[in-house]
Amino acid sequence: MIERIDALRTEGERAFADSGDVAALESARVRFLGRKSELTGLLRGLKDLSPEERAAVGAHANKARAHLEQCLAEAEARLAGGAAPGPTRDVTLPGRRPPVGHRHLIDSVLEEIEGIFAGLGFSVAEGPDVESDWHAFTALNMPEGHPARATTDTFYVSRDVCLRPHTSSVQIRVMESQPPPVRIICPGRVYRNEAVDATHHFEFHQVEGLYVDRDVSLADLKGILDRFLKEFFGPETVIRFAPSYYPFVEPGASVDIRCFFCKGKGCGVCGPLSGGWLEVLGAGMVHPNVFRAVGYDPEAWMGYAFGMGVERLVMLRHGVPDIRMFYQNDLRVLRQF
Ligand code: FA5
Repeated sequence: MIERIDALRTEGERAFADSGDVAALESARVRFLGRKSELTGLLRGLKDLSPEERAAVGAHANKARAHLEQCLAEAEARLAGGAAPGPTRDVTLPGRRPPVGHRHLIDSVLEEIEGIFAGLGFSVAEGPDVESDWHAFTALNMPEGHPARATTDTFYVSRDVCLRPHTSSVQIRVMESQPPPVRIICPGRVYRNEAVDATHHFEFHQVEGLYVDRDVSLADLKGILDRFLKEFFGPETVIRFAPSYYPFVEPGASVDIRCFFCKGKGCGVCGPLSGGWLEVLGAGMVHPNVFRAVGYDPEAWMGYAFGMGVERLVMLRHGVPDIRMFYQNDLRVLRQF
């Protein structure tokens, strides 16, 4: 009986594989798996065998049946897919071009910014995204309880460890690790506990700049930022310095660009109360307390620092009306750049 089951298994397998249409497959099914098929008859006859034989032959027959059901399913899938016997591929057709990806716009702009500052003598420094409270706040003249911490509230890993809310923390790390002079930029991702809207995200990018030397003035800061912004946006760019408060600089300024969308009238992007200006960076002269925190002598050294929001720069230059578009992974947006 075992031999007969094996023979039926082989014949059935071949019959299903050779079926070229649905009718042939149905007749093979009836012949090998139908109620009146030989295999079904064999299974019915098991009851006449001794218990030992019944177990051995029954297991063998059930395996063969399961195998043939699998072959039937494969043949059905093959016919449903329309694969007819015979050659089906036209090897003369042109090949399908695999889609090629490219870098994200924010990433390539970061590299471009690094290039502009490299030309102005700045080297690139990096620091961790997960930062100590000391580097993110305290050493930047914002001790615990300082009200300015609330304006850059972030996400905390523990009481003393947070996701950095700005790249200014890298200033501290660099000054702690080397004596002056310093001339660096620090590009990187930053995080804020922020209500998201067209110009605010909870995760975005900044580029920090720091220059420390014997004789550095506010005029040097204005000069370098004017140079950078005109190189980035073009020589016609209209820039405004307005007094602003950051605890780690004195004096401090915010640098605004005239909105490219409304040409200074005020719109949904720059905000109806902005007067048509969009803030793109903060800057100022390094506060003596910051120098003291890192062990630099504030009587001997002077410096300026700035921090710019990369997404805001890109939105203005490329006409992207909503910061969320950078992070929704909509290929219709990303493929444009
Ligand atoms: C700072 O983060 C300061 N650390 C910058 C600085 C460095 C000042 C050195 C002085 C000296 P501010 O919070 O203003 O400052 O952010 C800097 C820039 O980041 C803003 O001008 C803006 O362009 C961008 N920015 C701020 N918050 C967001 C946000 N939620 N989403 C997108 N961009 C933002």
